[in-house]
Formats: sequence, structure tokens, C-alpha cells
Amino acid sequence: MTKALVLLTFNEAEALPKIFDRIPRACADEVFAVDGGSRDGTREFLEARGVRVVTQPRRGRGVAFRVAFEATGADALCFFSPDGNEEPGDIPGLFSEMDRGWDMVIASRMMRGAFNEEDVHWLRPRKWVNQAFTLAANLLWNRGPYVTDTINGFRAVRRAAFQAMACDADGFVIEYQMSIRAMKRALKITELPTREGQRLGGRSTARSLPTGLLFLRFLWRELWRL
Ligand SMILES: Nc1nc2c(ncn2[C@@H]2O[C@H](COP(=O)(O)OP(=O)(O)O)[C@@H](O)[C@H]2O)c(=O)[nH]1
Ligand SMILES: [Mg+2]
Repeated sequence: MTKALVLLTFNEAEALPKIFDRIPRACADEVFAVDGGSRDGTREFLEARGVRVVTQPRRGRGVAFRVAFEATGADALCFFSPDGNEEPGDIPGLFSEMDRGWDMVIASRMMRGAFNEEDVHWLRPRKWVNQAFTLAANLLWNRGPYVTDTINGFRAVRRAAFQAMACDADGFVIEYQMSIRAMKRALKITELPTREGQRLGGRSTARSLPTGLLFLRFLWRELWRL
């Protein structure tokens, strides 16, 4: 099974240099970045280190996932966002699980042994909203073991599985759509516990309320589709 590690970036020039050397690039046959149109030197930073940068036709993480599969012929792709939220040390583990035959392996911030960035607080609004969406997906569509983090983008996916999912979301709802479509098609999903870190600079473009409303609209639409 050939493996590609895909870095997803949009204006990450501040965080990227702080994490880049910790990315275990040798565990993949190929490493490249899909960029949403950075204008802060992200692309130049990567290219100076020999990383191919593929530019998306338009912004959005959903667009980036599809562009990544078109940009490589690898059998399994691991998606990593180098902003500090994801632990690069978990990448080899995700690939090893793929070698065991799973269709999709998700790094979970919610399962036993995992850590969510809000776990330091008593109030965890973002985590709880995520868990509600995850519960809905599991109740509606999952016939296999409970998936604890349907929304995390840090995951590895098999090419054939991604094709079967036929995802059309353009933005931040893409990971949730992938999880739901995988459940609907009874694909084999597993999870590994991960520790979510704090952003290392730059800023998030996923604003909570608009993203939440987008998820609700998406969930409604997904009820009526195969
Ligand atoms: N390729 C690509 N990456 C993106 C895009 N938008 C955001 N990202 C990356 O996706 C990751 C997560 O985005 P972020 O704004 O931090 O969302 P949050 O982690 O949910 O708060 C970061 O590494 C961003 O650089 C996009 O349009 N295209
Ligand atoms: Mg982030």
C-alpha cells in the first residue's frame, strides 16, 4: 500500500516553522501540501524544504481533500494540519492502522486516553457541540462500533473508500460528511487516541457559530441523501 502524507495549509507561516521538523516525513512514500491560497509565505516555506505545494482552485477544506486525491496516486492518504492543534507523532500510528486494512482511521480527541484542547476548562462548549453532532451521526447511520470524533480532520483514508463516499462539501463540514458517508456505506472505521494541542500562531478561520449552523444545515440535507 503506497502512502501519501498531505499537509493542509492556509496562511500558516507562523505555526508551520514551529512544527515542521517534528513531522515524520519518512513514514510516507510521498509528502505534499494542498494550500488554500496562502499569501503569508507558507508556500515559499514549504517549497524551500522540498515539499511540493498544490494550489486549490478555490478555498475550503473540502476542496482541499478532493484536490489531494487528484494530486497523487497513493492508496492511502493521511491528512495533517500543521497549526499546532494536531500531534505529528501520531502520523505513523495512523498509517500502521491503515496497513491493518481499515478504510479510515481517525485521530480522536474524545475517546479514552485522548485530550481535547478544551479539557483544561470546566465549560467545554465546542467539545460538547461536537459530541452532539457525533452522537447524531452514530444514532442515525452507524451500524459498527461507536465513532467518538466524527469531526476531526486528522485522519487517514483509503482511496477506494474516499471514492465511495463521493463527498461534495467544500468547507469545514467535509470531515463530518466523510464520517457520515463512511457509516452509510458500512466502511470500516477505527480511531486512535490523540492529544489536541494549542494553535502555535496564526488564527483559526472556523468561527464557531457559522460553522455550527452550517453543520446543522448539512445534517438535515444528509438525511435525504444516500
Ligand atoms: N488546504 C487548505 N487548508 C485549510 C483551508 N482552510 C483552513 N485550512 C487549514 O486547516 C487547518 C484547520 O483550520 P483552522 O482554521 O485552524 O480550524 P480549526 O482548527 O477548526 O480552528 C489549518 O491547518 C488551516 O491552515 C483551506 O481552504 N485549504
Ligand atoms: Mg486548527
